[in-house]
Amino acid sequence: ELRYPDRLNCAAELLDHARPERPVFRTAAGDPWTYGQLRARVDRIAHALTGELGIVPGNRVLLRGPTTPWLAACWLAVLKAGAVAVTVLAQQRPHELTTMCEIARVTHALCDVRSLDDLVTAKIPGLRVTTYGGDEPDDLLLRITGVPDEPFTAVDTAADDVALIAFTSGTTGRPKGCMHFHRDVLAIADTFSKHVLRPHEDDVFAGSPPLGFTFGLGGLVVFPMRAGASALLLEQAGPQQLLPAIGEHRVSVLFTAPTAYRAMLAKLDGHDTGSLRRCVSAGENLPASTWQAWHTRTGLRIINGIGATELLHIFISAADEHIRPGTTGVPVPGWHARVVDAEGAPVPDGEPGLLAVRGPVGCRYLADPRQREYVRHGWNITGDAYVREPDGYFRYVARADDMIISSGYNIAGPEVEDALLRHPDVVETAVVGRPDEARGQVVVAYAVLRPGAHQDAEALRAFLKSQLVPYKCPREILFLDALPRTATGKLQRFRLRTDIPV
Ligand code: 3SK
Repeated sequence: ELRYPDRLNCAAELLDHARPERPVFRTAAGDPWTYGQLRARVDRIAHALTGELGIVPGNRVLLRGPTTPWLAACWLAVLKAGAVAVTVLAQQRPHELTTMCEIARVTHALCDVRSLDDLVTAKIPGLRVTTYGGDEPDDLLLRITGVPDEPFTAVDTAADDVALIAFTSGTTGRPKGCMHFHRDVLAIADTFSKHVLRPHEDDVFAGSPPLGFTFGLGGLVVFPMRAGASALLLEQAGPQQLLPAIGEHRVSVLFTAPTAYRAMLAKLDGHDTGSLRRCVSAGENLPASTWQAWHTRTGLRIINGIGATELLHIFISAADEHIRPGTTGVPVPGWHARVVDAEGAPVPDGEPGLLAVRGPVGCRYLADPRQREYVRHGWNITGDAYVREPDGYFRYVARADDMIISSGYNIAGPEVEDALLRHPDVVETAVVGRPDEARGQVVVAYAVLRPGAHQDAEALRAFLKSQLVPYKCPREILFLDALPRTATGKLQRFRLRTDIPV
């Protein structure tokens, strides 16, 4: 069991961990920031926040901008000053920002000058916005230059004071703010990172998820800093930027999603991936076919994982020889998981049910009645349908509300997607149930093909029939240029069932 002192400031813990001359943040160009430089910059920002900006412990501070060392420094300064970081994505639109600020009662915002427009358009009453990275005299970074380096004494927060509020919109609905404590921030590093990644100080972390998504915050700030390692922070972190950056910066721990692994596979030739030792995939189900293709080309075994904003980071995964392609893995040390029915009773191994987890971090929605649906009988019900295999491995079936029921058969879209992805022309796919009078639902597949491939739905259906029992085969296969996704890259299946004309 994890034990932390009653008084704990996680930012101070992360900052005071490594020797000052060690690198912490690298960027596409320029010298890396060292831990010593980061600490000094964080302290200057914290002085400005608590001085001129009048921020007091408990104030909620919105953080918005592309992934840069300055955004990470602002996040650490807010926490060190005892305030609460409200992390949002740089792509979030004005009405979403307004809702989030309302829910989290945000009083101040620190915003990269390049992400300012939508925040200005939102005109959030009472919000005090300070930019960084601009050239106006009141810009945060200009305010702090020239100020002597005076250590900032971290505010004496309790281990279970709220440190951050992260929003999840799921794939639909009004956003939910998830409150996480100072101890939670360390707990994700002391469970998943410590036991599965087992990082050392020479590791270089990099990846695609932004810092406004807790997948990225953990993988690019918390995990490297907890290990005294460094992270490459890329403002643009799509597959086309990640691939060359891996060789150039000797990246050893990579965080990204299945879609990006597939996109990188198509462009791998000529790139040096020899520095990689850990490749993490989360955010979506990792099909066995993607795992296999990456392994064949690179020799690397992708570490699959399931995480949630509600639980801050990954809670089921596996490392090295324990990895079993096509499964997510086993509960990360410190976490417990089981599969239950709608009443919360455990279902037998081998049968699908709802994933229930509990561990050092729990779901705490900010003023939202949906808390009662997520936490039942002391377990967090993530909304995923899973099977627990008799030897304790957890296999993803589908999002629970995405199960397709056709003529009385239960069909998991991801199983059909995995089969379709084995076809050499298919790059991305999504399989959904469309309402049908006779059968309740029928299976419909959407596919994105590699450039130049011929759109031949009948050939794809014939290919699927050779792999799946007939009732799982899509009645229709439709072609799209791209699948609809959320800002964090999650597939929006509900849009395929409703929005897009079929
Ligand atoms: O939401 C997710 O999928 C996720 C995955 C890994 C870590 C954190 C999160 C929120």
